[in-house]
Amino acid sequence: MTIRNLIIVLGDQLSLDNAALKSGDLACDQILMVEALEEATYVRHHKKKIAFIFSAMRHFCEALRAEGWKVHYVCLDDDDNRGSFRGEVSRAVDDLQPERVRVMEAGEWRVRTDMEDWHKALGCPVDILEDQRFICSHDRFRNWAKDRKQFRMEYFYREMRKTTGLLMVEGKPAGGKWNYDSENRKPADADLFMPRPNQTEPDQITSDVLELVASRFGDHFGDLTPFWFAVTAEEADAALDSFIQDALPRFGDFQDAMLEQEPFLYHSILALYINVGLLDPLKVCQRVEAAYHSGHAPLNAAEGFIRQVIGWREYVRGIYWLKMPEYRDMNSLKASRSLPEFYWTGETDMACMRAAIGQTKTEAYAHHIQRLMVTGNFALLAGIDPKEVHEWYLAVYADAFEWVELPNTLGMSQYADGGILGSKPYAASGAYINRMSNHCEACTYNVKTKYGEGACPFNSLYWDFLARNLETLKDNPRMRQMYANWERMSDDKRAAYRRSAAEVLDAL
Ligand code: FAD
Ligand code: DLZ
Repeated sequence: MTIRNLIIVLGDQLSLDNAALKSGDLACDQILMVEALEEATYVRHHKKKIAFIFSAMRHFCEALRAEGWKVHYVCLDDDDNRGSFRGEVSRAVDDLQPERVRVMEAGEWRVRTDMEDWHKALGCPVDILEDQRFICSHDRFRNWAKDRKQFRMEYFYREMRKTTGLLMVEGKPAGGKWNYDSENRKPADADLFMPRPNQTEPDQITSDVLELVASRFGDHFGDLTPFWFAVTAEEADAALDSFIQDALPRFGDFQDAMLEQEPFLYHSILALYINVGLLDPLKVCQRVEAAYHSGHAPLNAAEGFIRQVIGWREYVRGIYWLKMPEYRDMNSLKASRSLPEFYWTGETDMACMRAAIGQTKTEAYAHHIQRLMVTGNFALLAGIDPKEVHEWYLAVYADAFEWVELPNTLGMSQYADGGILGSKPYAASGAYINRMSNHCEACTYNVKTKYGEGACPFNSLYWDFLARNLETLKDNPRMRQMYANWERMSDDKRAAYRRSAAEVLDAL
């Protein structure tokens, strides 16, 4: 029988709401899913991330077959696997001779642009459908951006609130304010009853994948086991339930906190599931909103969470598609130092960096403030080449896909886009880390020592960063206070900071 559409499902499109599947017909269409070496190695992804995606793909294939779909699933080790999307789609088209190929647009520019050319190599039409898992379409974001001199997430977010109706009461924001961020900056105390993310036992499919990843990607960064990620929509739903039940009520208060030995605090660990399609972002937010309405979670928690998802997540995607491909090459601060080796080993005397990198290695996870204010802040202050920083973040986190990772890294964290995404660099000295965490208590360095022997490296690097980038940053209104403080310092003190920073940088 002639196949009408060969529907391609990528590893981050694992949802029955996938536009290509929704428009398909199981009587005359067939599906292709491919474990592709190129996807696992274009950056050397964390072992856990590869295992998560392969296992979720294999489980999704089973779910599709259970629905009655005919799925051609190409395993990594299958004979003749050509190792790339293009190679495998072309092999399948030669073998199956479908009338057309149909695929939902890829999330990453690299794959999306390749897809646009597929029809030439395949000799059959390729329909690329818009990804409807986002609230804001490409057109809508372009329209929102078109007449603005400056983009700011907050205004975009308010539009998303109005569009979705989330936390809206008769057209006004619940509680009278759009944003409760000022209530979300409390340091946390060690708590015996700290929630733990829901853990899923590996089944046979996952165990097979773990063996495969151990043998094929054993030299990639990170620990493969223990592996506890959800790999099906049902398991991801259980993780969502457990987050709402146990952690959401305190998510807001402690959103910016960090604690030694507490990798997860009150965070959701849901980004990986949302990003591959196991959870729907809007439905997740509706569940969080319901927890607020039922009195289970306070407004600052529900609003804080919803802002991250319908605000930041949609906003960074919009910026990515608006500015690619130029975006990935931006380097407004001309940072050029190589990424220090300890980003791969965690072997450093800085307790905060050791904790953030250590848990990245074991869990393929660090929460937002660790990414932004510890590892990101250090790279920013030390002037690390933003491309190397970007490739590190893209490789090491289970939730990392370029459309969301790149704007967060290059824009929000490294200010390499010169202020397209955010209004100022997230640069901070050791005092910030000390205020928001207990890492400094366990640190070899002294956060109170400003420069010289035993001083916290973040202190001298912070002032050195300001001094180095004076010409580029001094007219930024949000940096005025910091530069006023720098100008007020004696020449001797400024020289001492810079000498100390030079020693830190030389030792990297
Ligand atoms: P929670 O803290 O529980 O937040 C709830 C949800 O909000 C997340 O699951 C996520 O879907 C969304 N969210 C929160 N902050 C952001 C944000 N800034 N941008 C987009 N979505 C957000 N997020 C990714 O999903 N993938 C990435 O590759 C990624 N790389 C990052 C790199 C850097 C340098 C920085 C500073 C941030 C990055 N983020 C990334 C954003 C954020 O750190 C993660 O979404 C979050 O830490 C994931 O953990 P969680 O699910 O526990 O989130
Ligand atoms: C990240 C990833 C990995 C590691 N492996 C695969 C794979 O083997 N097959 C697949 O379909 N997708 C994989 N992915 C996700 C893709 O990289 C992602 O779909 C593209 O980057 C497009 O967004």
